[in-house]
Amino acid sequence: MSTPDLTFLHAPSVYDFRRRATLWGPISDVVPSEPIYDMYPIGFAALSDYLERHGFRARIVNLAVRMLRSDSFDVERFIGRLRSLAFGIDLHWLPHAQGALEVARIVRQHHPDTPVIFGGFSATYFHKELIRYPQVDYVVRGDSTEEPLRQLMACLRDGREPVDVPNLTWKDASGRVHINPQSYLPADLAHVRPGFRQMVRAVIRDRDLLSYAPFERWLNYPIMATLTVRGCKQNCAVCGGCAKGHERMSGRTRPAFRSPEDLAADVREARRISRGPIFILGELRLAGIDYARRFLQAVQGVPGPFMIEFFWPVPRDYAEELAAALPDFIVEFSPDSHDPAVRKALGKHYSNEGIEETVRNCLAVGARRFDLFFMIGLPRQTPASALETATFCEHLLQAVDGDPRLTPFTAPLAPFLDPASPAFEEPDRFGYRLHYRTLEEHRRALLAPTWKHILSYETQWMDRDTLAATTYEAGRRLNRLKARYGIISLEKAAETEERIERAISLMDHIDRLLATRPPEEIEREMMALKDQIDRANTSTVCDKRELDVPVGRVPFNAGELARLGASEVWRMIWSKDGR
Ligand code: B12
Ligand code: SF4
Repeated sequence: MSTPDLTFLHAPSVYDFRRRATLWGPISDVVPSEPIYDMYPIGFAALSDYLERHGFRARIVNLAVRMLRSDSFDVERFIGRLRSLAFGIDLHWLPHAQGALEVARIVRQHHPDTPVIFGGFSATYFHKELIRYPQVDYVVRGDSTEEPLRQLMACLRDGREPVDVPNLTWKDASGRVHINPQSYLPADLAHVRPGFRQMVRAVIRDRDLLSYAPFERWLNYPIMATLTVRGCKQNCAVCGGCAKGHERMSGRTRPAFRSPEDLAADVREARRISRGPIFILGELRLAGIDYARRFLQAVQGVPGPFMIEFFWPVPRDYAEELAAALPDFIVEFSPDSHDPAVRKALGKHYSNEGIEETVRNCLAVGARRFDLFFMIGLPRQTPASALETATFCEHLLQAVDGDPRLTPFTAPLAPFLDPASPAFEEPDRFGYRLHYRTLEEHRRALLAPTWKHILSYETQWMDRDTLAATTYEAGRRLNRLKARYGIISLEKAAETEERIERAISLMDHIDRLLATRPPEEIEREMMALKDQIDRANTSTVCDKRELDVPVGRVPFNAGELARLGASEVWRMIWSKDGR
């Protein structure tokens, strides 16, 4: 196996989570990851594909998955044995602040002369602070780093200083920091490919399926994701990826869209690999209804299931167009609050009638499921408002004759308020009180014993204790509602209820420890609770499998994979360098 030029490493959010006890609570209940956020950025595949197309060899190692899969997986030894011209570590999501920096430290310790490159939204936002850590050499900034990274790799290979590489923050040999201009900002995504085929090739070439798994459960549940856009046109107050957030981070004033035809081709390619759901990330109407229609035209004939997102309500005719092109579709819609005043403060300007119409329209045209997401910790949101969400959901269920395809979820805005979001930048205006602002403060916060203590904010309407208590209670109410309407089985509801109770009592217990014991004892006491805590950690206020779609016993398209694999083996045999 030849040495990779760049090895991407994805860290768990907290490096030594296997040796620590943290009550993570419901922070990752509604995403595929475990609470240590084992999913790597979708961009890893696109970056690898881009580098490989330009003559570099890239490898991906999902350390978080390897650690989750085996308690005996020795990260330090594994890293010590890796050989690579450079290492690339994602700090896309801020909850990886501790893990990513710790993995970088280990890389530095074992490979003192090998460059360490960071990238991702949080790395971009905090680039000036991040570059000052001794284990960080380069930060590639922005939402589109394919070309700047290629240029940096070329410099590293040729031993040149990257003085002209756009979007790069870097240290020279004397340790002096340079901030190159943010001049690379592609207006569209024509240069990017999702990299699915490249991933299959790389798995075969590196004989290492587990390291490439996008998240731990993926091998059993191979959900695929295709991206319509980088950037957004909306400005939700708590979203770091909103229009203003992108402008702040990358200077992006307009979203970069994948062309509808390329997007359809990505969807087709995803379907060749997996029988699981294909999540089409981003609102198809964001670039205009013509964009959506062109996509729906181009994607005809690809079998589902599909997951599609709406950023605002859907009229009946659009629902019909969707159903015709994407039979077997599941809707992901996030009004975040049922309370119009809260939604308005958040920056989502549509009515409850609009939500109800959307649900009716999509169910009427045959949506397989309608997932409705609510959030706790929003501007103007009181505990009473957060708890009333269950009542609103009951009203909606009644409006559709108790149709169990309508599946509501609630989760806290946690663990951190997104940097670059309007609320992070102007907390007073939105009624937030921030506990942490810098990268280092967030990194340290991740070592706190519970999600309540990790939480980076309080609001004018809810302090940390209230936020946690309200989250558990809102989860309990929604869980009971789902059981009553047959959305989940009584057995599943009882399990969730039990997990909520266990989480509440553990939180109380830990609060008492913190109030009464000296710091050195707390860690020991927490470790004594580790088994209990770990059991209460995954799926607290709902069972994350409620979001799954059955994929059958063989979730991959074995025939297609075999064909891809065979052609790849041939390619390697005939290529001179075995790439
Ligand atoms: C799609 C999406 C998701 C998908 C992720 C799919 C995936 N695997 O990437 C899902 C729904 C699973 C998700 C989950 C979460 N998300 Co999200 N998500 C988004 C969204 C809507 C779009 C992101 C996007 O456009 N990505 C595409 C591009 C921009 O990124 P990329 O291709 O992966 O990476 C590029 C660059 O970032 C960079 N890069 C990334 N890593 C690296 C590494 C190196 C070495 C280099 C050089 C470059 C580099 O180069 C890449 C290609 O150019 C944004 C909001 C928005 N509109 O931006 C929020 C957003 C990114 N998510 C956010 C958050 C908080 C989360 C969660 C933590 C929420 C939670 N509490 O559960 C989880 C974490 C998931 C995990 N790791 O397990 C915040 C992040 C704020 C922050 N700075 O921390 C955002 C900004 C807004 C939000 N609140 O939703 N998310
Ligand atoms: S939360 Fe709002 S601003 Fe962020 S990506 Fe979604 S629609 Fe855009």
